[in-house]
Amino acid sequence: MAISYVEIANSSYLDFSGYRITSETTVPAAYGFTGQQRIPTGEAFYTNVALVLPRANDPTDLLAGDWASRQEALKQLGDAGALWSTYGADPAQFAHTVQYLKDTLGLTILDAGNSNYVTSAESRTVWVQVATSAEFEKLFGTAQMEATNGDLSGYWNGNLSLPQELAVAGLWIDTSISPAGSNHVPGVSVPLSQGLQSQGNGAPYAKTPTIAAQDLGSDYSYAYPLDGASLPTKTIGLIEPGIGSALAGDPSGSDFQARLTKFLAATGQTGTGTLYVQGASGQEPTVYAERSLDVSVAAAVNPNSDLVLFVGSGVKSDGAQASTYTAIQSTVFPGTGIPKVSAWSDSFGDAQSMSPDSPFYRAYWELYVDTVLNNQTAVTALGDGGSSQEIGNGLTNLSYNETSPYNVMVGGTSFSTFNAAQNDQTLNPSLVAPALANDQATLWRLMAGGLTALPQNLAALQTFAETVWNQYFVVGNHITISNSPFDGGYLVNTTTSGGVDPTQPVPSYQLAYGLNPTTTDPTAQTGRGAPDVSANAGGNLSYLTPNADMVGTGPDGGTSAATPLWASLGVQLNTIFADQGLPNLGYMNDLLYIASAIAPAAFNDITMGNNTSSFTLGGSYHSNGTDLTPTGFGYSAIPGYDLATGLGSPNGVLLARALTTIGHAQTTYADSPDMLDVAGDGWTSGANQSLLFQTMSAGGALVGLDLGGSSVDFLSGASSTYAWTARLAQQSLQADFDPALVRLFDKAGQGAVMQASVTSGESVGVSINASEADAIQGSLSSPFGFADFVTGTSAVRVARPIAVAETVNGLDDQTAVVRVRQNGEDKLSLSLYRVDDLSGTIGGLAPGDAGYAAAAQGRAYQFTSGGNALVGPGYGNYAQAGLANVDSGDLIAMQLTNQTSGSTFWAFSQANESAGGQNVNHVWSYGLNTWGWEDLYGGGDHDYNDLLVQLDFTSSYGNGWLV
Ligand SMILES: [Ca+2]
Ligand SMILES: [Ca+2]
Ligand SMILES: [Ca+2]
Repeated sequence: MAISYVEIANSSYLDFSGYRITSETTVPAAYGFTGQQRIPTGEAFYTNVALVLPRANDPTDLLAGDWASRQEALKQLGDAGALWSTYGADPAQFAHTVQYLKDTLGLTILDAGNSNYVTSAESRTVWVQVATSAEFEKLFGTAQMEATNGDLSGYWNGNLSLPQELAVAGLWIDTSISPAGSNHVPGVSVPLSQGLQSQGNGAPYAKTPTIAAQDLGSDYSYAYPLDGASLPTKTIGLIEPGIGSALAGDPSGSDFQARLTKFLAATGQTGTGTLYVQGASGQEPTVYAERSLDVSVAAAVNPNSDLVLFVGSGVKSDGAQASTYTAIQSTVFPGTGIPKVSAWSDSFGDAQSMSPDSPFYRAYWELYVDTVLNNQTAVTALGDGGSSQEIGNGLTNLSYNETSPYNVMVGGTSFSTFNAAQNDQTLNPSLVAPALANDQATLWRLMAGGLTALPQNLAALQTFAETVWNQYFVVGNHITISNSPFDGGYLVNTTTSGGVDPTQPVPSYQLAYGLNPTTTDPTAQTGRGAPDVSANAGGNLSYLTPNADMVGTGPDGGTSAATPLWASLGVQLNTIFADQGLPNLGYMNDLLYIASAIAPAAFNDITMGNNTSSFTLGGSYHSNGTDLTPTGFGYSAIPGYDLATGLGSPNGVLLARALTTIGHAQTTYADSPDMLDVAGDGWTSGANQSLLFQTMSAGGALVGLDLGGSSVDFLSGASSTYAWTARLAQQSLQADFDPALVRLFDKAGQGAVMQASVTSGESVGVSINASEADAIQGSLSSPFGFADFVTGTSAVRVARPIAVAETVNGLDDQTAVVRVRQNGEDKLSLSLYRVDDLSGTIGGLAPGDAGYAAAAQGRAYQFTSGGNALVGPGYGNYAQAGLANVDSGDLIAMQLTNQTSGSTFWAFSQANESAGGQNVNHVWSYGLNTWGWEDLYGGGDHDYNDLLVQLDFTSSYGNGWLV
């Protein structure tokens, strides 16, 4: 019976391997050869092909839900044992596909019985071995080709077809290959400046320290108060395609764990983790520095985590080429005897660039959807090739096969200790000298990047400055590498990748954050921005790693190091989630963006450096033996999210506190009224409530409020240059933040703040200088009690002056952690009391009514240390306390007493004194359950940092690791 074939749209070899890389239209032209022929029919030529079937049901709704609803849906599926029967392939279709391939086409099915491939209805995948060109033609209805004067074999011309008996949604071929870039920007060329191409990577090689990964984790506040060595962290997966644990002279890798243990011991680390290998039969003896890096970082940070090395298809069986695709597939379907991994780290990647409407792209996309369904956190290195990703097409590029919205994409920074900064001509004297002289502008910028102390007070390995990882260095017309004895340049892994993936729309979490990532090259395409986050990759700080054979140690780095560091943080976060009774962390990208919006200090903001390396092939510059022409398109670090470093590097503890708070809000308090609700193009009040309206503007501003159709206008003076931000307020609420820095940034006045009551459903609109302001991130922050209405560089923060106690599992009688930092010179005392509603009333008494103070006294919470007053810790200092017997949903208001002046202030302006005919407001919201007080009668210097107060309702639960 003749087979009837159906052509598959967009399935040419260039759709498989060359999207946006080459503009050639034929394979010979794209791959640079002139002669081609059919692979002779009798010649064995193995091509291992994945036929990916459609899912039995569409997971779009599940994927579009928030984290808590995803976890609830996955729990229900898990409890019913129905995950893969729902989202795998239809079993009958799977069985028919296998039978047809085997019996009608005579192909060999590759499955656990004869290979390391994943073939199952659950994985929707049937791997088949196409052993000859005749079999290729039988499957795909087209000839399999090879170059006669090049080294490309196994390609095809035109589109593939498949027998109409087969219903296939996606295709993958187990190989990794791509064509050379062709020039997409003819005529574009830029000269390069001599020397270092970016800031903060220029300390001489001998002056850059090497750090054990657990100590870098400590710098990123993983280990204080968290400590991976004492946490029962879950299993971490590492993608090691074809490599596994095999060592030269030890193909089974039997000595690998002993060598790893020896390395850890040499860095003072021990733990209980065990090493597993998926696909060990396909691993090949090798020395591999990449693997040493991955394994040592994960094991050093979390020595109690089991590690699984994923070999994928391996490289031993016929035709198996260990494409990264196969290793990723094995993280979800690892086979028997391999533990499920909580998070996995991928520092590899396939070379293909697939057309977004091709079957190859769809196969890869669904692979990452499987990791979401399997409730794993996927963490992927963005790459080390700068903005070009080492592709000479003149444009900015990413590896589009790995930039799934379900991956946490990790970029690289260069972390400079103070000593390294002193030895780096791009940081010294420009930043070092003014920082030592207490220059506010310099310290302000460094604090946003994670500086926690005056430079002279920093420990040896603490951060001074963190910049984009970019080691490009130009001498004449040679592009090489800074601070290294090796050769480098645009074609060597020495600079973080970063940019925009235009093959997909902007992910929902980036849209909600207010981003519209756009390439800086002339195509100006929009799409998914990457990275999401970053961490040290090298430049001025290297990781201490085992050598490639796992014996001895040396320095190494790359986004390949930053990525297992982030995956390690992921499993720590997951452990904390479990300790607080929260579901599994799993796919967490949206949570990271919410955390950044509500708790900016959860990330150190990288604001210096660039990753520019776009180029075309041929020209007067050269790099590592290749002639090229720089085209000058790339991405710079800027304040806030940027396309070189994403949201920034982690402050592990502050991030964990933010994420757990979000977790509880979504799981237990989803019905709690948000401060504002979206209503058409605008917003309405989510409750009857009293709200603060805080002006943040570099100049004077006329603020117009539209509250339920009635307008209120007020004038604000300019905010001082160093008026406290939510970021600084939250940073200062860390015990180890330097009091000297706190005091140095005192007495900088905020803009005007006024307070008004709104009723549920009333419109809430803000204009600044007659321009309508937009609450860009309002949908993210409003559930947490605030929203910033922004226009241009000015903003008005609308915020609740009181906290809603969202406790673990809605439990009563919890202890809330109260953190305070004092930046006022008077003697202060704080009390917290329970109110009946979001307007602050108590038993019918409103703030300011006669008898309110006595009523508040009667509602005061006790501190666990006794009494109901927390005494300020003194000028510049930090303290924390436990607030006892907090019940779920409690509405908690504050009152401040200035004992020096004898004045008492409330968080509701109508209860306070008036000045100039207006009641004086004494509190300012600094984001997630964080407020600052102005402690002087009449409003003083309006700096609202005289006492900073943060309430944390969940961290004392369980082991209290985040207290
Ligand atoms: Ca930034
Ligand atoms: Ca003040
Ligand atoms: Ca102050």
